[in-house]
Amino acid sequence: MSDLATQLTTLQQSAPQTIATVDSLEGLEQLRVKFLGKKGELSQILKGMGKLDASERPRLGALANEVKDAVQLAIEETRSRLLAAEIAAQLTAETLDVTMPGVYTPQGGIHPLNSTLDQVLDIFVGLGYTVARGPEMETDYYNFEALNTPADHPARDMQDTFYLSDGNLLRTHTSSVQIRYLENHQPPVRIIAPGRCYRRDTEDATHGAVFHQIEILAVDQGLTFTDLKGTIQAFLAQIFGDVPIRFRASYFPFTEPSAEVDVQWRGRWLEVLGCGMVDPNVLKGVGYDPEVYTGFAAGFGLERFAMVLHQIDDIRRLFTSDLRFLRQF
Ligand code: 2NL
Repeated sequence: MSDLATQLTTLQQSAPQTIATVDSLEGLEQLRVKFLGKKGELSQILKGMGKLDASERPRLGALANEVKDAVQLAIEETRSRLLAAEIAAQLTAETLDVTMPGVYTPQGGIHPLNSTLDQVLDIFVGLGYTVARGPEMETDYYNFEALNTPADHPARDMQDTFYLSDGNLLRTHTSSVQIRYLENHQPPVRIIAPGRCYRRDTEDATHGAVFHQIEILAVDQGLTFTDLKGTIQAFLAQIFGDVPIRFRASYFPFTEPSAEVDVQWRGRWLEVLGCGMVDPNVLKGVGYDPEVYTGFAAGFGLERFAMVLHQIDDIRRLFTSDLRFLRQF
């Protein structure tokens, strides 16, 4: 037997034994490189092939392939054994107790006032209105004077106001936001002004000192009471569905004529908003010619809408953050 053949046979016998004793995948990889790698033992032996007699090469080549297959088989067997052991070790280390309690993720919800506000804003934005906002602390001018409500006007007794020591006040409605908007824009105007308002009411189940008002205002050439009625009708139909509504004559200092609107809800007439054609004095005050422009406006309390829509009996439930109440929404 040639020297090469002896070397090959020795490798064939010793390599599988060495491989079988390895105890890690890293060690196995090192052995693979040692035996079968480019500069490994098998390659080193085969370098001697060139010196062989041509007649001997086929036999040696076949033997070399046999050795290579045997070493490879030994590597694969050991790899399977090590992988199985690794998985078994992992399974014992990472036992999962499915009876452990789960992780509680608190789920937030949308407050009924906010969901009602979103609903109303969506409707008016759909009708082409722009959302307008303004300060909660106001001057006497924007809250009263500009709204045709001078100091000696009886309407000032109708609502008691929170006055601040500097002569300013907490706005009693969001009309002030609309006056500011009218001063800074040209007609046509279509705005919706939602926001927090303040009144010195004695608080009870249906009145709070703080409440949220929404007012809408449209000013353009040729707007009539019919446009107001159609707008209110379209709005209330989207909120309350196909229910009867009625307009009753009323009075506000800033509109003429004025009306209050009722909807028939669960068998009873329910007052839901006030509205009217913008008083010419208000238009004049912001520099619009009332001979050219007319406008309509409406205002309502968000709390009242939320209470009617969600059958809430006491306004204070909306502000006391009782989770047993809030979780129902
Ligand atoms: C109600 C009634 C109303 C308005 C608000 C308004 C605003 C401007 C000009 C004219 Cl800038 N009017 N707003 C008009 C009619 C009624 O609110 O019962 N609110 C709770």
